[in-house]
Amino acid sequence: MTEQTNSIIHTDAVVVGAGFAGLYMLHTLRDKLGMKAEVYEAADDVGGTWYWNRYPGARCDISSYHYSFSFSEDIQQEWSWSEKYAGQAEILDYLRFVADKLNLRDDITFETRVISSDFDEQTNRWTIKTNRGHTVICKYYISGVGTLSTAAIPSYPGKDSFKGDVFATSSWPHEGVDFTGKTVGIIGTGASAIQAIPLIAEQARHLTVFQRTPNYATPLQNSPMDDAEANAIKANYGPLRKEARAALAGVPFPNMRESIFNDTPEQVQEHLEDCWNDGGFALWLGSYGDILFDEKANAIVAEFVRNKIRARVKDPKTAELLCPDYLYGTKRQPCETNYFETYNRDNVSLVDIKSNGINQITEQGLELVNGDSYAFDCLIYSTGFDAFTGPLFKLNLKGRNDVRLQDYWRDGPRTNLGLMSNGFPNFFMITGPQSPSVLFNMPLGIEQHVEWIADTIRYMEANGIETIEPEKAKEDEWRGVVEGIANSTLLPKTNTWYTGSNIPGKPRSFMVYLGGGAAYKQVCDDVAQNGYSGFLLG
Ligand code: N01
Repeated sequence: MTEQTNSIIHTDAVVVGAGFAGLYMLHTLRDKLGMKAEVYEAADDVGGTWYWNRYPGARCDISSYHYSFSFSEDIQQEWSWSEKYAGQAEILDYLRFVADKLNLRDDITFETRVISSDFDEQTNRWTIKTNRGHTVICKYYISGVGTLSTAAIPSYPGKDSFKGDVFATSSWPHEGVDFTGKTVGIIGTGASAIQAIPLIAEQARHLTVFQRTPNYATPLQNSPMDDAEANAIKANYGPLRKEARAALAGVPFPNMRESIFNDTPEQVQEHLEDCWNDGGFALWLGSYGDILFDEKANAIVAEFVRNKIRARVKDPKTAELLCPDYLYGTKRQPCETNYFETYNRDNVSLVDIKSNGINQITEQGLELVNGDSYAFDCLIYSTGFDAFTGPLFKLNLKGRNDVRLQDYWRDGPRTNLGLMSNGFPNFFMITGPQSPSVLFNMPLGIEQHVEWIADTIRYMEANGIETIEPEKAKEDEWRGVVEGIANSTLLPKTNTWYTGSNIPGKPRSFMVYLGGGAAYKQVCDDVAQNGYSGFLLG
């Protein structure tokens, strides 16, 4: 149990967030390391991203048996997934099951936000304060706040004047929303909106989609899982996880071919068609090895997807508006179910806001730059996130010499391995910027980070080490590694939230390590085996 004196709580470790990351971190600290730990969570339940993103159609685009914890054979065997790609409610139920099974709730304080985090150089301890008056002092401070948990809602003129109901896909009402008989406007056509739009269109009287950039969405090809399939997976989890960890993005794509130019045009079309039918990320991450490196290879897949869109959308003008022209796969590829057919409905219209942007939000709806105005009962923002750094900055971290993380990262994140930052000793970031994070299977990436952090803490405790933080020079080196790998691909050529360019004024830097989970793990393990080379131990 954590000690409490004069309403100040003293504990070994504080973890922020009770999603995949926070839950496994708590279990590891408490049940494997025997430490005292406190978890603070803003929501009234576990689940993290799967607690908040409850919009219609919210679903994971990685198959359920890959997008799940691998650390417990009991959990793997006891839990059964009902669909190949699990919906939000089922993933949330899974995380509740994990929390209950491991008895984690007792050490989680819900409905509580961290509001400040200060490092004391005299005592080498963090003092953490919450919006509910807690003051906690700890040696180890671990963020499990996630990468996509701070919504980015554009600050249009007149934003608060709209008289109808306003929703955001990133924090959907728990009781759901009934759009029957309503007119609805939705801004944004990213992965979230592409999942939500077909279902909202089925309910609403009229849906107007405001699109700035169309996307290369490909079919998810979801299906129910029967007992025979589930049992076969359960009997095979060992090899399945091994294969996933070895795969670049943490999900195996066994049909990947090396280069699109090794095949004849007919073979290419046939293979792309097979990947399209396999569904999920098969076309993006599992078709040809050169499509994210070579513009000519990329163009072939881009045109393949555009032709699919043209074949599915009846009105040629609408079809062309839905055809992207940026480099295929340089934005996160959304997965869809009936998305393009939705535009064949009489009650759905698509408005291009690239050439004619939103000028202001009005009492009835919104107005575009050319003066066109639209009225509706409900307005939905599906406009993305201040990714990676947004949630970390909300912790209001002050490290050595009272330096704020926001100031230290003025020109973009400075980390070693995406795990720690100089001047912020003993502060660990699970799936932090410059780690594989969003471009690796999240639960497996989280497990690797949690286990590395736990080993580091074990090492520190065994060797009487009070503090660990990266050398400053290593941070420059690591940024060079991350950006060097990214620049060898086509991804940085497009403005995306991977580079921070979706947020006005955010410094541009590529924030994901693209070398693959296995290579990344090797680097992390080598650092540890070499006595934490590149880190300062105090
Ligand atoms: O957000 P987005 P999202 N005016 O940033 C538009 C994960 N996810 O919530 O492209 C007008 O992709 C913006 O337009 P543009 C997944 O990693 C996972 O959809 O910037 N429009 C875009 O269309 C995903 O990548 C699952 O031109 C504006 C949209 O809003 C990530 O979440 C499922 C605008 C934002 O799209 C984010 O997806 C769903 C403005 N001022 C999501 N600002 C899983 O399967 C932004 N837009 C696990």
